[in-house]
Amino acid sequence: MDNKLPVALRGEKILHQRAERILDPTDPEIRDLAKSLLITMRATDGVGIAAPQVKVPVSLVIVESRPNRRYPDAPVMEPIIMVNPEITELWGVMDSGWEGCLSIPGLRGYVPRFTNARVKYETLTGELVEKDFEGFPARIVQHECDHLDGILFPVRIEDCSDILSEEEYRRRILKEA
Ligand code: K3U
Ligand code: ZN
Repeated sequence: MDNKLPVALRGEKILHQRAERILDPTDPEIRDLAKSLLITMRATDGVGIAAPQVKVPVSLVIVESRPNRRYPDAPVMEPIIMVNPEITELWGVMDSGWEGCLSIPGLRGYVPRFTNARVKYETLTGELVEKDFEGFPARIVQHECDHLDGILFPVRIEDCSDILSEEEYRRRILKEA
């Protein structure tokens, strides 16, 4: 598995159920899956991806922050591959920000999330890591860990008017013509 993989779309069962724990993070099949996830994420210009989004129901995500029009101050972060990630603490303040999702094309949502998150995960070499994230990377981590619990961003939105079509998002929020 080292190609771009087909992406599951909202409504497909796999996106609405919990992912399975990976028993051996050093298994070559997991390394190959991580490689394909990275290829798929980059091919779709995403900043994160979770294995259930490519129809594999296991607990594996990638997070890769970079500055962009909505989050110009976002840090440049090398991709972090997380096996069996668990958010152990959320703190700071609740802050709403615009999110998209590869599995919900054409939709954007203004999603409230904590500004800070601590995540415990394993690496592909089996090392146990605990790492703190702040701002946009913390938002991506929460979005990706939600995927492992079968949660998609619209569930987090309190007001329906905080969901826009991609077209309206570009007009209203990015101020494109
Ligand atoms: O919304 C997207 C985006 C891309 C670059 C900069 C800013 C936003 C593309 S969708 C995306 O990257 C999701 C990927 C998903 F669905 F597979 F997890 C991750 C994400 C985007 C924005 C906020 C939080 C998470
Ligand atoms: Zn998503």
